[in-house]
Amino acid sequence: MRSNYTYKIVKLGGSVITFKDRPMSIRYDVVRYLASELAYFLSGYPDTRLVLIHGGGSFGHPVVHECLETRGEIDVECFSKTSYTMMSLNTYLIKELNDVGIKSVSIPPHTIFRREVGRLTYESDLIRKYLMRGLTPVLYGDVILSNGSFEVISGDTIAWLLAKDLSVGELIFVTDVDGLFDKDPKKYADAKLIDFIHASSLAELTFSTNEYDVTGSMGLKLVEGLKYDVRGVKVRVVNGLIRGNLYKSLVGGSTVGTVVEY
Ligand code: IP8
Repeated sequence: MRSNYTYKIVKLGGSVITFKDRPMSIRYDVVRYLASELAYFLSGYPDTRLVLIHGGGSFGHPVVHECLETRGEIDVECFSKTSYTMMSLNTYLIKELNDVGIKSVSIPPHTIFRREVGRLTYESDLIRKYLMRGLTPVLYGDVILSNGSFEVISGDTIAWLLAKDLSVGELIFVTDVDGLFDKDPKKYADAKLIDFIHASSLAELTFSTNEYDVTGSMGLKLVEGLKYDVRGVKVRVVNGLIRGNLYKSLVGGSTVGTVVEY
């Protein structure tokens, strides 16, 4: 995207903004301080524009899980229920963002994303236009139309697609872990947090051992960026359950979490 602004994407993981083990429960205190950190950052860096994306946590995931278990697919009723559930989490976040002065706008992914003949497409222009007008677009993991049926689109997938298409400089994954480790810190006392790694080395790490991954998904989450051929983007993985980390990673100076260069 050509302009004088710097663009960053922040993906707020579902495990950070909700309690994953309690259905439809929001971590109100965490959402509040994350919103304040975003607002504080934007007030100090007026030339930076943000796109926010959030995950499903204990809202979208249990609903989809139940649908798949009982019906084996996402049918019309499941679609409606899931989109409603995700929208209610999103509405709460938008309220919190607006309360701290972030001029946010919700862009429900089911309104702009679809899969047609196997190809995932979306109206990136709409997101660009809101950004140009000074709004902070907020998207989230959702359900979308997919050929003859429906499918789930993860907030991570949206984050990678936008990072590539909007030519953003940075993508920050706000998670509930400290970053990427060289081996599983739950098993190995000498496991070290990786400060910096080039994306081209991720595959080696993933395929040489599966034990570097704290949650079982962090490595895969980062490898997904290679699938979307994301280049020239600095990706940060940061623990959002520690107050101040999001702000530090937005400012960029300090070594909080893991940086992956794509
Ligand atoms: O938590 C999943 O989004 P994610 C969204 O970003 C739904 O993977 C609907 C389960």
